[in-house]
This record gives sequence, C-alpha cells and structure tokens, in this order.
Amino acid sequence: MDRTLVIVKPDAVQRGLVGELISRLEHRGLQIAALKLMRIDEQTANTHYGEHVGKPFFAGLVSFITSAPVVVAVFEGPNAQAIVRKSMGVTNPVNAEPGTIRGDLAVDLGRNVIHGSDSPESAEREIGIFFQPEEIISYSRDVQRWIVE
Ligand code: D4T
Repeated sequence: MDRTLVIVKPDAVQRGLVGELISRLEHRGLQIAALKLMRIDEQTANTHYGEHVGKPFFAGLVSFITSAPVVVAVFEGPNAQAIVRKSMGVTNPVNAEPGTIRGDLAVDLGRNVIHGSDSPESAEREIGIFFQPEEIISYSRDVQRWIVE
C-alpha cells in the first residue's frame, strides 16, 4: 500500500488546526498508519529540508519548523502521496485553489500549515526520518471496501 509523510506545521498546531487538517485527509479516504506530536530538532530539520540548503529561505524555514511542536503522520492508501499533495494545494497559499487545505486555511508562503511528501521516493525517505518501522501500524478497516473498489 502507498504511504506518505504529512507534517502539520507549527503554525497549524498553534492555530488549533490539527484536527481539521488530519480530518480532511481522513475524510478523503486515507488511513492513518502513524501519528505523533513532536518538536523537530535542528538536525532533523536540516535532514528533512536538505534539498533547500543554500536557498535564501532555508534559515527561516528551519527556524520556523523547529519553533514549536508539529504533528507528524503517515497516511496510507492508493496513490496516497499524490492525493495528499492535491488535497494540500500548491506551496504558495496565494495560488492555492479554494477547497484545498492551503486555499482554505492559509495566506502566506512561510506559514502554509502543512507539508506532504512531493514524490513516492521522498515519501519513503521522509517517513524514515520521522518514524521507526515499529511505529507504523498496518491494519485493515471494514470501511475500505466502500472507499476503494
Ligand atoms: P513543504 O515541503 O513544506 O511541503 O512545501 P512544498 O513541498 O510544497 O514546497 P517546497 O519544498 O518547495 O518548500 C518547502 C517550504 O519552504 C517554504 N518556502 C518555500 C519559503 O518559505 N519560501 C520560498 O520561497 C519557498 C519556495 C515553504 C515550504
């Protein structure tokens, strides 16, 4: 089954949007395989955002993501990575379509409330950064036959 990493970013935790964001992805039909509240340390932030090292916004990005607790989750389902990205809307909330998480709940690129892996390969890498294998739980749901044909 496909899995992807989601981070409910510090701004969303501070704004009381954890339930809203997780709910939207659950209601879409994805299944929670792992979930925890944590504080990201600087080393983990550097690893997670490694592709952005050297960019002008890197320092601000690391300081933001480490500034307060986040909720990290693994969501599971067919095409989970692509489905989460579409549900999130594009990176800059100014351009995110209404109906998407960022299009409905954010206005600023530096406070865009959620992270989702940008490819299946990134998903595998990022899940490994935040979760030990034993923290990820496989289970079946009777409702699944009403979500996937
Ligand atoms: P994340 O990784 O947070 O889900 O965002 P995206 O995958 O949608 O976008 P990204 O990796 O290109 O950007 C990571 C993160 O950096 C912030 N950012 C980005 C920023 O503050 N200024 C910028 O100019 C860019 C491009 C927003 C998301």
